[in-house]
Amino acid sequence: MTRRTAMVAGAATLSTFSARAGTAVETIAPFGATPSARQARWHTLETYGFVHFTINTFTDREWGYGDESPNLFNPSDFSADQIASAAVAGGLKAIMLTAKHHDGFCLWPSAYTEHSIKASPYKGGKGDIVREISDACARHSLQFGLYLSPWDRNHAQYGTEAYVQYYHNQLQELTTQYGRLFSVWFDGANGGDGYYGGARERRRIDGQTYYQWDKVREIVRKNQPEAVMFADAHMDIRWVGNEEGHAGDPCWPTVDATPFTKAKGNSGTRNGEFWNPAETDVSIRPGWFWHADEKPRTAANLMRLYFESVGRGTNLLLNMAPDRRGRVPDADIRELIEWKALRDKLYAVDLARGARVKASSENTAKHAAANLLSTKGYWAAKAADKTGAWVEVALPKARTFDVIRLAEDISLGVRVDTFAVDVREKGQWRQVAEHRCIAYKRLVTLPEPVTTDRVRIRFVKADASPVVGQFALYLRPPALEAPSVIRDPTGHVSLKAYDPRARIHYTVDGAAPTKDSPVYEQALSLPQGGTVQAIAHLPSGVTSDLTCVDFDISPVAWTVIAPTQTLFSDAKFAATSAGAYEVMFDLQASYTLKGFTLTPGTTNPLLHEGPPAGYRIWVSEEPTKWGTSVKDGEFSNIANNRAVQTILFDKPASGRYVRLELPAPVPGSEKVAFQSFGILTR
Ligand code: FUL
Repeated sequence: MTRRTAMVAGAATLSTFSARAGTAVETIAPFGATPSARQARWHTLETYGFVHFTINTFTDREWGYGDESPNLFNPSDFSADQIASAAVAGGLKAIMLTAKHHDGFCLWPSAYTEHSIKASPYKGGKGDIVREISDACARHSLQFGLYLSPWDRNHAQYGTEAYVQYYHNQLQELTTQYGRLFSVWFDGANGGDGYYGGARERRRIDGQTYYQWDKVREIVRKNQPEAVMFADAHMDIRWVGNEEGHAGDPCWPTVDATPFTKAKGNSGTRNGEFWNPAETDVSIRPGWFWHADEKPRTAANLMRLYFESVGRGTNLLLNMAPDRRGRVPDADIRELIEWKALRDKLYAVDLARGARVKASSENTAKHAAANLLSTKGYWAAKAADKTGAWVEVALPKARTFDVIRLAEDISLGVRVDTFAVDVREKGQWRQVAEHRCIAYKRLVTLPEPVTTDRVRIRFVKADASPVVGQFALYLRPPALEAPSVIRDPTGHVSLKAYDPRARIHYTVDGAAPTKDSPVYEQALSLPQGGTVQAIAHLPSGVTSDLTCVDFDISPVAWTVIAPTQTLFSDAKFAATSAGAYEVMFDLQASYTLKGFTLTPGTTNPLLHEGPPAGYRIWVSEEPTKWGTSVKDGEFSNIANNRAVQTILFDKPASGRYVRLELPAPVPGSEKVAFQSFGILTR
């Protein structure tokens, strides 16, 4: 194939060039799945906010059991405008509110239950939080969406046909009474145990069929034709497979017809037959609901999550957790403002401005090479120019950048499979990045800035001729993330900076670290625990926020004395057969325990493993006499969230031996598995 090379400078010369060249107009056939109009609209939102606020805010829980009195819901200073302003401050484009979480309490005066705000002291039972947030969104030019938990641990008829009717009725209310919705969110969590009108039992349903998703779809499409639906059951948008804020690399917006798994949510399926893009949901705090003493993520951390979600073509759904006043805490707002400022600075200067573009081929005048730099149009290669196609961008002078933006015209499908970025240095091309998937948007980040006047994108593998635009170059403003601090089971603590150029300074004596504190070089041995404080520091003078982690006694000296059906391998505890799991530890010394921690880690779905749904724990001075258990309960949201579970005892318990019973894995798994167990003595 002969490829004609064209060098054009900006859109003004584009028509001249095309007229002169007299290029034949080739129509571009879409490749594979393409988005619906509502999905295409949804893509343009990019960042929006979740708001988790309900009875749990007042009970300090992540999942309410369903037996909570509506009396508990009584924010002292609720302000929908303050919440909407927080979203605006963070540059979020919409708010998604938990109208009803798993505990069944309704934030609006539903006609179908008394378990709602009607029975709360807030505004004397005349309040309607859904209305207030919806109105505030309109005032602040935000779009509005609703989360309605299918699982309802309060409802007596949960599990029967009558509950499904109730659920559909509530959906009807919410989709007709609160104006235009951009999204309706159906949480996939169906944990089992609940109050259920006093039955206090475990109820299992088949999440694929029980809620009658066809009927759900019909209600939403009829009442809110523009709204996307989020659900496991192949609706418009899919879950990204974790609650930590990371999309896969690649994260294809398409999926195949096989059942949803977390791995598939995270990566999508190349050439899958359905357009079903991922939404990356993550909370600004460790939990989804507000808990005293928890801190928000920092702006620098949010920036990394932004690149790992929006930068990989997904939308970022960032949760805010209003406190018991009914307001987003000031500390969280500070980070939101700073995060927005970082993005504004990032995008303030496009370093590719004024560049000239050359391409391996050009399809039509409408898709000339210069369109690569356009935020609306696209450059298109000729139909036969697929794998091997390239574009070259000549900058007016050498510029320094570490972010490269690209986008495909998704109305024509996901055409590019793999692409590489080269920069020219001293007359030689050097590859600085290679990735799979561009789709709606790709922000390629380089570990260190590069300085060059020529950038080339090579389409290493393309299944159809590339149609690409929005090429831009940016330099990230300084925002150094605080180091991560991790301890392994032998009591060794490792510190890691996210920027490879950074040095870490740390202390273990309680003093605040400075750039004169010891430099971290190797893992620290802290078998008896202690407080590690660390900062990252760049030669340019930029210093990160502080990381401060308290470690309790490490398990290095402990032994597992009574494993029943237990395997302890790959640093993981896992039952070998279905059902209950029990493990006994000898702590080798007597301690006064204030509680314990359990880290779920990653479990292997192929082995039918899942984290434990709940626990019962005993502490004793003798390994044969256990007496009554110290505490039992559930691990809320452990199926989706891999964060450490911290369980505090009602009163301290002393002993050398610990017996931990884990009666069952989360629904959908057969065997219990978890990564580690810890004790809290301080
Ligand atoms: C999960 C729920 O169980 C959490 O509580 C939270 O609402 C999160 C967004 O989805 O599945």
